[in-house]
Amino acid sequence: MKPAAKASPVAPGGLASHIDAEARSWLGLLRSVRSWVVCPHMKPDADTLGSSLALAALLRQLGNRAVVVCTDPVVDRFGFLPGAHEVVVGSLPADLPPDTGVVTLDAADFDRLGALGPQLRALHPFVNLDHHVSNKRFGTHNWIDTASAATGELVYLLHDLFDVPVQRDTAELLYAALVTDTGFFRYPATTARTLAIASALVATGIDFPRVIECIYERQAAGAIRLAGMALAKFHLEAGGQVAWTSIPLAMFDEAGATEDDAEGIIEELRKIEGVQILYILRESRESGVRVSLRAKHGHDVNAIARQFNGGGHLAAAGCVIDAPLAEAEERLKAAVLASL
Ligand SMILES: [Mn+2]
Repeated sequence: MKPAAKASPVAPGGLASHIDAEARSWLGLLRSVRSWVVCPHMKPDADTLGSSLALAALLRQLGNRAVVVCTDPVVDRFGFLPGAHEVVVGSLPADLPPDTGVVTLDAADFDRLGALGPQLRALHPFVNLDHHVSNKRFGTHNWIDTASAATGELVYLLHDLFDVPVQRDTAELLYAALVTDTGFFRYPATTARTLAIASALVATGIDFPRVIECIYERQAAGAIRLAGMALAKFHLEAGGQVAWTSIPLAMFDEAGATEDDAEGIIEELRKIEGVQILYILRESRESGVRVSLRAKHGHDVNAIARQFNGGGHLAAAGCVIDAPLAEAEERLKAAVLASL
């Protein structure tokens, strides 16, 4: 292992100085409570998984016990993340010590913890670390930093706070969290701090092209076929300010794709000149119609998602509409056009 990098060279006083005073007053809990369950949100993405696995490693470096428990299994494309095979799926381990606390990462509301939620309620303290503007502050202790492009940024700052060097495996986890939530440092949520953290992560000697290849260049043929079919039928509204498409269940079958394969298709619509708001709807076998929305140039899709009991960030949000696909398309289109 190469020597670990310390805090970014561009942040005099240390990046931990970015932690707000209220959170700083209680974050010492992470050191003093000796046993933790670390919990990513359901259907875990690279930010929630990377930040959870990295936090578990940090807690162990502090001499504590930590286990990562998630409602849903880790999908194959994130199986390369260091420690991914250690994630306990579906229920809490039976042998947790008394006085075990819980930290949730990247979960904007309690329901995002999935079926595991009720079991977690028995643990104390309940720490909620997140960067979503829609976060419901459901923990006993909440650190919601909406200036962070990814929850992974918060976990990096914690290393600085506790003066713990960032190990190479941790750097890979946090790099995966940062690149996915920022779309390779393209989205407006990306800040100088995000890039300073990325720089420090790269300085640990991680093979970052491999991280990117593992996440983005190992798709099944069916996923590419699905993207082709969904993009071939996209719609433009409001003189080209809005672009959208939808994926009925039958399209997954025809493409030979899984529901997870729909991830990322929305980003193609971003490339259309003049588009301000873009979204994709997909029928789900589990529940209703799943919607992902993105905004450019300061438009607010969090406000739109909230009208359907969803949420997220100003520029990226989601919701589930419990209606047939055609009806969901009409209701969403009306809400999007009204927001312009
Ligand atoms: Mn995130």
